Amino acid sequence: MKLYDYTHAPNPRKVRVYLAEKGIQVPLQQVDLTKGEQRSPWFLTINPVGGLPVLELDDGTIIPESLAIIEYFEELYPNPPLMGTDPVSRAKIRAYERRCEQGVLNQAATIFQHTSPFFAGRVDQTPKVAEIARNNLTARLVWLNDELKDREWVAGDSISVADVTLLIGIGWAKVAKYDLDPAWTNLARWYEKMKARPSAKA
Ligand SMILES: N[C@@H](CCC(=O)N[C@@H](CS)C(=O)NCC(=O)O)C(=O)O
Repeated sequence: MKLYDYTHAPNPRKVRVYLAEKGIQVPLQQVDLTKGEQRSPWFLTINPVGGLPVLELDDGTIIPESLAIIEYFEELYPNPPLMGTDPVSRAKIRAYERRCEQGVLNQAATIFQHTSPFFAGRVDQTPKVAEIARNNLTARLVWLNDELKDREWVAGDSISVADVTLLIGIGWAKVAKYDLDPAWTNLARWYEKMKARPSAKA
C-alpha cells in the first residue's frame, strides 16, 4: 500500500493528519505538483483526473479523493472513531465536514488559484472570483466561530474528521494570505488547540 502525496498541498495533508490522529502509518510517495508531475503520463494512469491524494492498495486497487481514502481507513480501523459511532453522530460529522470542505477549504483554494503566481499560467486569474471566495470564506468562518461558542469540537463531543478538514482549510487560507479576524475568539481558541496536537505536524 502507498499514498501518493505532496507535502505542501492541503488535500493530501488532510489524509496525513487523519492518519496521524488514528496512529496509522502508510508509506508515502511524493508527486511534485510544482513540477506538474500530477499531469505526467505515469500518474494519469493512476488518477486520470490528475489530483492528489491517491491511495494504492497492495492488489493495485486505486482509491482517489481524500474523504474516500479516510472512509476506507475508518472502516478498517474504527478506533479511535473520527467519523462517528452511530447513525446520528455519523450524519452530523459528515454534514460538518462538508461545510468545512465546501465553505472553508474550497474557498481558500479558489482564493489561492486566483491570486497566487503559482497558478498564473494555468488559471485565468480573476480578482472578482477571489473576492467572492473571500466573502464566502468569511461568512462560513463567522458561522463556525458562533458554532464553537459553547463546544470544544466542530461536530460533537470529540475530535472528528470535520476538525481535521477545518484545520487544513484555515491553514490553506493563511497560505492564500487570508487572515483570521481577531474577533473570532472561539475559532482562535479551537485553532490553537488543533495546531498543538502532534497530528498537526503531519
Ligand atoms: N476533491 C479532491 C481534491 C483533490 C485536489 O484538488 N488535490 C490538489 C492538491 S490539494 C491537486 O492534486 N491538484 C492538482 C492540480 O492542481 O493539478 C480530494 O478531496 O482529494
